[in-house]
Amino acid sequence: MERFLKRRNSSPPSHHPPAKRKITRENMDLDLIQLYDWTTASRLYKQLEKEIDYNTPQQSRIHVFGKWHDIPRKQAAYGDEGLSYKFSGITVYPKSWTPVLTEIKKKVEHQLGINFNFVLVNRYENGQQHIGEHKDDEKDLLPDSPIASVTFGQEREFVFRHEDLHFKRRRSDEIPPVKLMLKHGSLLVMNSPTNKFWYHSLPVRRAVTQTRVNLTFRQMRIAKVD
Ligand SMILES: O=C(O)CCC(=O)C(=O)O
Repeated sequence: MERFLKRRNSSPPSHHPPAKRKITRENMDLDLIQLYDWTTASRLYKQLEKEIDYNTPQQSRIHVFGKWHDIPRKQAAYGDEGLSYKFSGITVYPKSWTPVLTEIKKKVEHQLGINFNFVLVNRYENGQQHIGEHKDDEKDLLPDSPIASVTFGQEREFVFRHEDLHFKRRRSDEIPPVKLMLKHGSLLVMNSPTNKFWYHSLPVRRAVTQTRVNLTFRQMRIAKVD
């Protein structure tokens, strides 16, 4: 991590509103915002590396088509008390918010004008670690709520592919993939209906040697207590 942080740690904190780019395609609505300057992002990244208590590989295993699989990255979930989240055949019970997660959550909430009650933290040690193509369309998510994804550390390419391409109903010249470089301190907002129609992934990049930490803030349904 130190090698990564030394690359550009001299930029002063910026007081300008963050640069924002809107990306739209068929049933896709994304906002890409440079939420933090390099210095602030590096401070938060160091703090995340100290504070986040990742699940063991055993605790992070997923259940797909009757088989248990280790995931090729580290994962942790944090959120409001009493929430749970089901995905890939497992139920996740989040830990309580830490100071650095609360700080980032407040910044994202202020930027977007909405509140989040859950965050999934994914840590990719290097370019071998990745996340396969999937949609975040779990039933526990509040319908049509945005997902706010904040990246720290190594920038990596993030790829969206329409479900028609995924299922080979259309070709890539008809509905091209959308590839975005997610930078240190960036915020990618996946607005509805993106997650109903588009799969996303963080593919393997063998040349990448540095670590990336990603936080996806979500709005979960509050379970009813009878
Ligand atoms: O690491 C990322 O950028 C995204 C992680 C992701 O796809 C997810 O949490 O669903």
